[in-house]
Amino acid sequence: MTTTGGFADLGRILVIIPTYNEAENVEPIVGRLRAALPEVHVLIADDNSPDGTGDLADKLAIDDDHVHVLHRRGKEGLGAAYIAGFQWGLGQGYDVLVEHDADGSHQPEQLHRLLEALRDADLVLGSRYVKGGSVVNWPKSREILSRGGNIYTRLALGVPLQDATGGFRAFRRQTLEGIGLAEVASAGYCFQVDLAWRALKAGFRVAEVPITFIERERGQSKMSQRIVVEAMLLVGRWGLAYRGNQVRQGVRKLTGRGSTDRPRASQGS
Ligand SMILES: Nc1nc2c(ncn2[C@@H]2O[C@H](COP(=O)(O)OP(=O)(O)OP(=O)(O)O)[C@@H](O)[C@H]2O)c(=O)[nH]1
Ligand SMILES: [Mg+2]
Repeated sequence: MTTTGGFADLGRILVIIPTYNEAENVEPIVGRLRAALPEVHVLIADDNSPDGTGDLADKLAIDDDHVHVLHRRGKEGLGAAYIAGFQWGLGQGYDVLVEHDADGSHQPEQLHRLLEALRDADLVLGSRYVKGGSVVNWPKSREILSRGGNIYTRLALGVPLQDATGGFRAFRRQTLEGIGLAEVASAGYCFQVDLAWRALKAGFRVAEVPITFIERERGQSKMSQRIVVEAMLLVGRWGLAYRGNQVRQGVRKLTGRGSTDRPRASQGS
């Protein structure tokens, strides 16, 4: 479905697609995005993929002035590619920056849902686990891992989010500018959690809208169970550090040793 009417009121929109070995996927996904929302610009952030994804992206950019390519040295992970893409987009003056996978898991035809919600929010998460959201083609074990990770994240950090680990999101530029991008934990799976948590702690409005997540049909996944376990350990540490900080502040208040510390002070530690 294409939308009419557009999102000119939101300003200039950049959809960032990090790629590593997505030669089969890059052209179809860019085509779908451009068809679904002709006004959006697309940035492919490629980590020097050995399968030639970067060259294919260059060809797309030659044919379409709404397509841009950021060539990076080598594989540094999805978080690092997004941070570089955000910085590029902020530098170019975009007002809305969107995260979008190349592998077909996110539906360009649903991007309008995120943008509509962004009118009343500072960060919108495409959510598999709110009413109306769904996951297609996942083995039960993978879904349990993902749902479990989200329950754990909610408990560990005390955040009211149903899907803090997803990667289909829309940010206002002010949100990215206000959360300390340079300090975001860019390695691994906790990147998405860190971004959402920072936005909440900084007082930004975070909304969730339902999406249909479809597991990739082509190309290779870069996910492993080890990545998830590492991420969950880190999220647990953040939660403990944050709560420890809150308790210390409470004790200071009770003992009259006033403090001006705000919750944001423990960001990312
Ligand atoms: N630039 C860049 N992109 C990456 C890197 N790792 C993954 N990506 C891209 O990030 C997106 C998501 O990667 P996936 O391998 O699908 O990881 P995932 O979606 O967490 O895992 P699956 O559910 O198994 O597909 C895809 O577009 C990948 O090509 C990386 O190191 N650098
Ligand atoms: Mg994927």
